[in-house]
Amino acid sequence: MTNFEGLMKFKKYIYLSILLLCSQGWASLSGQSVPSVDENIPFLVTFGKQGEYSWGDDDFYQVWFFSIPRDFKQPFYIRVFDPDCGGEYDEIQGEFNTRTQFSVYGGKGVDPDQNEDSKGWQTGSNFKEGTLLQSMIFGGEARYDNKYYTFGPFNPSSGDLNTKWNVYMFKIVSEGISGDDGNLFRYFMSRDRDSNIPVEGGNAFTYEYTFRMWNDFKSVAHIYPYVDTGVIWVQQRNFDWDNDGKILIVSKYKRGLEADISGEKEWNDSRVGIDDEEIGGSLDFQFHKRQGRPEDLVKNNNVVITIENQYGEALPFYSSPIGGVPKYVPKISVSPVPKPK
Ligand SMILES: [Ca+2]
Ligand SMILES: [Ca+2]
Ligand SMILES: [Ca+2]
Repeated sequence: MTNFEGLMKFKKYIYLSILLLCSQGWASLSGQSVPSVDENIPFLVTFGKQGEYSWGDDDFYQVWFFSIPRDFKQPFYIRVFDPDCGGEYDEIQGEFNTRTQFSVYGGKGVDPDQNEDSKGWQTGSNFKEGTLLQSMIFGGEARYDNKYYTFGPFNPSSGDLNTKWNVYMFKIVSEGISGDDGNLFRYFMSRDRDSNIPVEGGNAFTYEYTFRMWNDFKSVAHIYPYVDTGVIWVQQRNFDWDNDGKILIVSKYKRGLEADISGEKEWNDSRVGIDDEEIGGSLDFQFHKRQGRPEDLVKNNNVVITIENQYGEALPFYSSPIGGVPKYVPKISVSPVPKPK
């Protein structure tokens, strides 16, 4: 190979590497992996309804929304990773005997902006409003263990139209219909049946997040509630945090306010004021584990969190934070400009 050929090969390699990096960056920013890379959360979790509250699920179901831009016309899919409860990842209690139902809804009644019940965060709410498009019950089938199951194809216009965001809304409900084990799983909204290809401009969000923390001291989990116009203060509520370290609230204007935390099988809450500059962006709720000796690690910690505004309306947590990941920026003091004499 001549030097010139070598240089061209090297250039091609660099070009391909940049292309690959960009496409990966796009995938992680697109927000259709639930949980997302930014959140650093390994799994969602839903327990069978015969489970104990002390294992970290307050209601044995979880509701997630997917939004599709109005001008996106192709069919799409919702993929569930490890939908079974058994084998890899899942949390066993005695023996695996849990059945989990996953149901996808579209049509009128889904849009949480028009229907508070649809959010599914308050116990007793009719979170199944909308038209059932597809449903499937999973037990411990090995063929779904450590694999994806794909719902769809769905036609975007079979969602519930939201004219404020100019999107069609869909939701997926996971319900632990029997048993007492913890089903751990993830979602991905995809343009492809067999692989994860994000829908451009799509997003995913929930109003009550039930998730698993990593089993180590160093990993910090994040969730990103979106603060819309008119919010003056928010109230966070967390369940079964097991006094596992700190929950910190960070934004451009908050360096790390400590939220009140819960112990075993209990809720705790606290309020925090919102600055005008925080409207129209996301806050960063950070979950820092309690540090200590290896034997002090709180293992398999499942936790629930909701955030509501001063009107008692739940705020959405976007798996890809709107306005990007908020970073604290100390306010720069500006010297007064002397008046001309
Ligand atoms: Ca499994
Ligand atoms: Ca599972
Ligand atoms: Ca817990």
